Amino acid sequence: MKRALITGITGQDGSYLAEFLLDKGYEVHGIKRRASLFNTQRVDHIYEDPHVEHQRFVLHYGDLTDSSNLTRILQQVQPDEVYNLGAQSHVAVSFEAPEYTADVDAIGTLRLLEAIRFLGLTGKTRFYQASTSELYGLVQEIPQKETTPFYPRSPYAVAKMYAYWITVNYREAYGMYACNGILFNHESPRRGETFVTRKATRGLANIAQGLEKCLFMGNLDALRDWGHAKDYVRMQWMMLQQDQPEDFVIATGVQYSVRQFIQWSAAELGIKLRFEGRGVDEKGIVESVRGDKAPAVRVGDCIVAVDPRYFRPAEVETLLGDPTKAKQKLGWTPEITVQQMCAEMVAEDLKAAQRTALLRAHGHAMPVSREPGGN
Ligand code: NDP
Ligand code: GDR
Repeated sequence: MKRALITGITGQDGSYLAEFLLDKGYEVHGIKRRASLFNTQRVDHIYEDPHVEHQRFVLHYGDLTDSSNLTRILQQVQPDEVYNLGAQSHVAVSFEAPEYTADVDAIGTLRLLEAIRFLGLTGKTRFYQASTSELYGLVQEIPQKETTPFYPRSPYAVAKMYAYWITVNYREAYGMYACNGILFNHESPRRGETFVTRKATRGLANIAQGLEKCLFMGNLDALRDWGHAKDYVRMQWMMLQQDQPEDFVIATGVQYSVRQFIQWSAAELGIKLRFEGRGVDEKGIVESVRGDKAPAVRVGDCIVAVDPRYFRPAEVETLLGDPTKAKQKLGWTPEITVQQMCAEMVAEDLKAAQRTALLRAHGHAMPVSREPGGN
């Protein structure tokens, strides 16, 4: 039985990858941060009681900022494959916590690679690094492929650039089977609530159920190449099954705007949209108001308002991937379209909003969860 170790197992990709590997017959180990709440919602359905014999799903406490526990876990698990998905993965948050982001996303990757090397697992353990289309940032070529130069535009992307190159370096220096998946945005009903797609589907579902009045968004003109996380974790595994380690771009090859995604979500819910706010003209077109500190939005009865607080100090305006290499060498093609994914996300968020509305109707206090900045 093959053994895999996943960092970031409680995240979107970690949970889908764990399911995928369990289906393939793997023993799956995951590193989970200690938190004051359980924070295991995405993996509760595959959890196995540690008191049973032949447990195939095992969680370990650990953190990418702590070499001692990474080394101990690696020594104990002796994995055939390591998937490094753990990260402070929010681009906007990385501007607020740049040093922590670098520690986890850049040095965390080095800590894992070094632990594999120290323990003499270099010949046994294959390593997958969750690299990102954010590396392309201010794009130098359209569409972006494996050879396109990087130009990172956030502390997150700069940290991920270190992680990318240290992975290549360990491959070249020590002959490790280590590769980068340069993944473009991928989403699902398990996507974190503050990423743009989930923020839209959840916010609009709440509006549809009368739980909220308005969706406050940032740059509606940003263009992204969105796929489904299920398709992308399959590819993470495929990358580690080749004879030679190589880096691959994973994308759909099609891009849409944030505005378009919001419009699909609203259409799924039968909501007629109105865009409002500073920087939005009567057609809903956002002018360039970046850097404008005054969030002069008019709430009233509007549905989608542009609030400059969600603009980033440096924006990645457009990303479009070229997955030709992955298609040709690995035979990978995405199976779920962005429109199907949007419908699935809306349906799941609507169910959750309906549950909340029902509980409220029966007198239970059911506040809608929020993060700093209200996003
Ligand atoms: P999520 O934000 O959903 O999950 C991130 C995971 O990392 C969570 O399990 C989180 O734990 C964990 N984590 C955060 N900080 C630490 C730490 N200090 N030590 C250990 N674990 C930590 O991200 P996704 O699942 O969407 O993405 C997976 C990976 O792929 C990330 O590295 C991301 O940067 C990268 N990526 C994602 C893309 C996407 O579109 N989704 C595209 C390209 C790359 P907790 O639950 O405790 O917060
Ligand atoms: P991204 O994803 O930054 O591409 O990083 P996100 O969904 O956060 O933003 C995509 C685009 O939408 C614009 N946007 C908003 N974004 C958020 N979060 N909230 C808003 O209100 C909003 N309004 C407009 C953003 O400015 C941006 O242009 C994701 C993460 O998963 C990374 O970890 C990963 O590496 C990349 O995708 C590929």
